Amino acid sequence: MLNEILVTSSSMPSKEEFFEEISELWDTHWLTNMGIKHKLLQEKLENYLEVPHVILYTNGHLALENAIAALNLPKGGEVITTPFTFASTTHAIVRNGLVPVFCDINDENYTMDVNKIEALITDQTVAIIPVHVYGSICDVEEIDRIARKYGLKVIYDAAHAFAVKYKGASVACFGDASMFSFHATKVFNTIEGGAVCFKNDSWVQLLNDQKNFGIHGPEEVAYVGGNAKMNEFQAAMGLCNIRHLDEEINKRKLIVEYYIKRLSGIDGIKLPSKQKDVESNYAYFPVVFDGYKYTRNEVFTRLAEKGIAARKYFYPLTNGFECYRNYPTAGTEKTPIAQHIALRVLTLPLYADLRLDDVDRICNIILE
Ligand code: T4K
Repeated sequence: MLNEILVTSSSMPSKEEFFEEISELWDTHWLTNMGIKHKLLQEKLENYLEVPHVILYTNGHLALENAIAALNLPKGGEVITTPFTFASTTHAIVRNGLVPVFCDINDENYTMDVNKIEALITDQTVAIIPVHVYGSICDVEEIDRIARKYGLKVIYDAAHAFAVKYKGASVACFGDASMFSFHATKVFNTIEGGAVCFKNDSWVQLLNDQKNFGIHGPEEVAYVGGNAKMNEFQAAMGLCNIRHLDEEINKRKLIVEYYIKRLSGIDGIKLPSKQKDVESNYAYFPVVFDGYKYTRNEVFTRLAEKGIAARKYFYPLTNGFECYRNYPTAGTEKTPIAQHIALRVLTLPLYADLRLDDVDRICNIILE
């Protein structure tokens, strides 16, 4: 039986490196609530991402929910977003009492089609929450222009975009804030984890308090906060993984280049294209089967039969979820390009230690 290949495999430091990193926790017994590892990781990430402020969270979803809450938008306000994303993005909007208005995507890099945003803006629109997808980024300049013109807030779901650069600048610099996910499946992981990055100094206290029950001081609770703190073991994993990140991204790049070499020039197979001025992190490798001799679902099944678990990220679209059935703004027919791609896309296995002979195996099954 050949080895099973999953869509990804978490990047991990050596056991020795991690044990060394966590060993002092046995001296301090300080395990959570913004300890030394938390502080160190925060500083490292502010440096790495070239942003003034990074607030760490126990996961990316709560980071996004908290960032949206910090905007203090009127309940029932409309937020223009994309349905071509993980459940988290839309849920974070709705759990803040806001209404998601779904904008279609472009069929080049599958981010929000910026030419369709303005037609969706109404008197109720309060914000735009776009998603950088797979390591490609949104048209940040055009989104910025629209947001300024209409006075809208922008929070990027940058769960897939850690370490990505645009025109040499960190992707964390765009919009009012960006959320990163540090889940085990991401390019950079803290087991579970996430962050919100931003420039506005006045948000620091608010976001820090909000993730710790709204506690502002020993005897003062200023906000109706929750608990979304990153713990010391998560932060320690981050401190280890950040040391190896650039090397891991380089390894991913080589794998992606090999996939492209093996699969390019084939009728009906659409590969991710390089974005101008963008340094990708090679987070995912999406392939769209459109008019190929096998459908996406057939390729998915053929791979699965041979022990290879590709994934249909993102299918179904979030505007087709059962829980949004009664929302007047929902319905996949309103975003035909997103629906077209969601029915045809497959993300192939990709992680730093994926072997090139395994890539060959995957490509041979697709092509045979
Ligand atoms: N926004 C966007 C655009 C996102 O993609 C996500 C998360 C979020 C927001 C929210 O961020 P977080 O709150 O998660 O930080 C996975 C991840 O759980 C999720 O983080 C990710 N997006 C989503 C795209 O993928 P599943 O349900 O597909 O994960 P699962 O458990 O099936 O794992 C996929 C594969 O990863 C496994 O087959 C093997 C590998 N794996 C998995 C785990 C759990 C590992 O190698 N190690 C592991 O520990 O959602």
